[in-house]
Amino acid sequence: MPDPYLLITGFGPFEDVAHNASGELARALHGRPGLVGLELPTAYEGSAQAIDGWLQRAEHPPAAILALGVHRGAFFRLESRCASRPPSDRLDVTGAAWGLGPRQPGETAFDLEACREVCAAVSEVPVRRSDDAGGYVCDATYEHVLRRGRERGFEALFLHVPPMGLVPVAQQVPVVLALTDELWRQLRAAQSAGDALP
Ligand code: PCA
Repeated sequence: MPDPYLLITGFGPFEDVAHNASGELARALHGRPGLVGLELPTAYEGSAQAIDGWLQRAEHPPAAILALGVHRGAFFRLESRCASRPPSDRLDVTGAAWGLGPRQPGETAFDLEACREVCAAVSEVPVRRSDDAGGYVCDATYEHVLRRGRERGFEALFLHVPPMGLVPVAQQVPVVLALTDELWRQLRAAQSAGDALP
């Protein structure tokens, strides 16, 4: 495990998504300098357990978690916050409904407009900011990584990516890499200012 590193999570299949671009991206980026990839099951509890299991086994926590998930649109969506709506009634890949208890709203500390600009500069499709991560497993996972980050002192951000049928993974990789560069830049700037991110 590199020191320091960003943990990039993506999801496996769910519903009609047989090949999930987010899981493919986590795999494609795993092993690049300073990046560790982890694929999560598209399950409310299973996703949280996979993250916790990983954090327990890790020698040291990541500098930040960049969580990825696929959405339906032909654009990237940077999510500013979790839990801005009640849980979805959609079942997860295990057939389970939301059972995670009351929602705990949270917000990323990263500067999303700066992130949007660097991604847009290398993306062939639009890059937008969003205040609603959707209420399904991605939103639950965002809530979980923001909570663990607050507890253990790392930052977190969620990016919804387009389906690979609309934007091939090879075209998505440079956008996510530009985002990881920007996250490092912001983390270093905060560190040299002697601060947590604002
Ligand atoms: N997208 C879903 C869950 C897994 C994924 O890749 C979502 O947006 O919640």
